[in-house]
Amino acid sequence: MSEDPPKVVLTIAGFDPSSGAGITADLKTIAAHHLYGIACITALTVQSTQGVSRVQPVDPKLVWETLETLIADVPPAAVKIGMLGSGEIAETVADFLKSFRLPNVVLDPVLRSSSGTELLDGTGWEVLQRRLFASADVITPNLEEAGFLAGVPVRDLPSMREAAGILVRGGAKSVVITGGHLDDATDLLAESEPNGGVACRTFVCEKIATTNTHGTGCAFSASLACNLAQGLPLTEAVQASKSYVKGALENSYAIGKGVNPVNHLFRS
Ligand code: PXL
Repeated sequence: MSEDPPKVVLTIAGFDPSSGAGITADLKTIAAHHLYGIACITALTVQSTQGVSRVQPVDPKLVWETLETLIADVPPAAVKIGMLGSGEIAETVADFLKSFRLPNVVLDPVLRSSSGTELLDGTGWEVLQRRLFASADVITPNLEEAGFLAGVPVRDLPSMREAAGILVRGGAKSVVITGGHLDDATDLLAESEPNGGVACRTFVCEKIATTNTHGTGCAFSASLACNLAQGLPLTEAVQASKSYVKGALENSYAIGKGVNPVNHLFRS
């Protein structure tokens, strides 16, 4: 038996049966960081690399019981929250975070699949903004999600700064807007300062020429939870997670006929 068990990372997310995104992708990412993943499913989806055809949120009571049962047994060093599916589940997860006060909470505000299917209902949006943003240590919207949540179009660095400022002033402790869709794949980290200001930093990386991009957002947020669990400060954790996603894109392969997944396990 190994003397030193690995740190534990909890993912709370939806199930993508093609394993490019969602809970199974998160577990692969956590394993690739040599940590131990535990998981709570919020919703089932029917999908392949060709898109999402159905979303079925699970019973919120099942979510609560799963989280309570896990937490009574295993203390996680970080939590990644992804697709929530419904307002009721979002409330349940917010209640859970309030009751148990866990460290290194990374919230990926998943609103829609890349093919355009809604992955969170309107009530869920409201709970996300009213309760979950403030409970998370960092939120990781992509350009589209940042735009929806901040209420401004986000398509370049100045508008990323503007949106991040709105989200931080709206209660988020820190925000990473992932700019994988920009020509130079720049990410922006914005953190609230004690004087009420917002400190911003950018992370630039060469854009990887591939269309195998399914699951980049999930891989980034799960990797960030892992890097924070390992004790990296936020700025270094963001940099390390960006490098991880770059490697997962560079080493991706086409398993299906649609938007293919990143290779989560490329360095294992
Ligand atoms: O990439 C967003 C996302 C997150 N979680 C699940 C998904 C998707 C996109 O399809 O299916 C379960």
